[in-house]
Amino acid sequence: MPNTFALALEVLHRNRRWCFSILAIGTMARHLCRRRNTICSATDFAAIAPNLQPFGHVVTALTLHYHPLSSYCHKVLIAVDVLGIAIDKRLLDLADPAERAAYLALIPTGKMPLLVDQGRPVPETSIIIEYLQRHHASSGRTLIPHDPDAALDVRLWDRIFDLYVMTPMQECTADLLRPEGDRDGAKRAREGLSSAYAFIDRHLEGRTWVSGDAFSLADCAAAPALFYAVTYVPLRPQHVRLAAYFERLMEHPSVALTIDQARPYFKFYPGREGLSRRFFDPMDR
Ligand SMILES: N[C@@H](CCC(=O)N[C@@H](CS)C(=O)NCC(=O)O)C(=O)O
Repeated sequence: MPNTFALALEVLHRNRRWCFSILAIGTMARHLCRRRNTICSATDFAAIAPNLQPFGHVVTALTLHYHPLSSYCHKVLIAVDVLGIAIDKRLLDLADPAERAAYLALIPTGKMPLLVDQGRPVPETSIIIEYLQRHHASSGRTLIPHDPDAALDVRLWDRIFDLYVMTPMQECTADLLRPEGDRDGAKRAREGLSSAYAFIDRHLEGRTWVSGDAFSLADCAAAPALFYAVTYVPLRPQHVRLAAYFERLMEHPSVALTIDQARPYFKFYPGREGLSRRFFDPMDR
């Protein structure tokens, strides 16, 4: 790993922010998901090389270290499905100190998801998706257009959803994870979400997807960001275009599949009170 990259990762590491109660739910999730190859047991970690090795003893070509409730993991899982890529998923239990230490050795930010391609770690969701498209996508599947200007617009909207929807949404979750006396209701984050909804709603005039004519990287970012954000700040009646876009996202097969796979875990989501019943039970509409 080049030194500058390692340095950048160190800087990011100092700015850690929780998006979910990964620690709190990790242990429960572990009991829920006991499929072989999806759990990294603490004992597996004793044996792993100090760096650049996927967890456990089975080294597959493509491994995604993830948690089924994590919004950023959803972003990549949606992309993996759209791009038609077979991937080995490893459920992270960061509540386990050994597993956490091993994960930090692999990726100093401690952020999930992390893609490992034959021992090579690929961090950061937007980079992971671009990497997957470049090296592993099924023929004809794209999430970032080949035209450079169209690609720039997709990257812009990917950034907008990460920075102005995901980030305040994560702050709302972080607030809920504090002891009751220390919470501030994440007032500024909620205001940030409201203003983001307003400008995204305006941008969506006459559009099916957020950038260009096709479902893109930006829509991969938008789906989980909005999915969780509306549990804290619901869409208002005037957000007609955003509400319609939200429904289109939820109906997209790759988004629907990702939500379906996360369904057993929603009961552990700190903001679950705001989550529509239909996401706990698809028959409940
Ligand atoms: N910029 C990162 C953000 C990833 C991120 O915030 N992941 C959250 C889960 S949704 C996480 O790892 N939280 C645990 C922590 O911050 O320690 C990306 O795009 O990959």
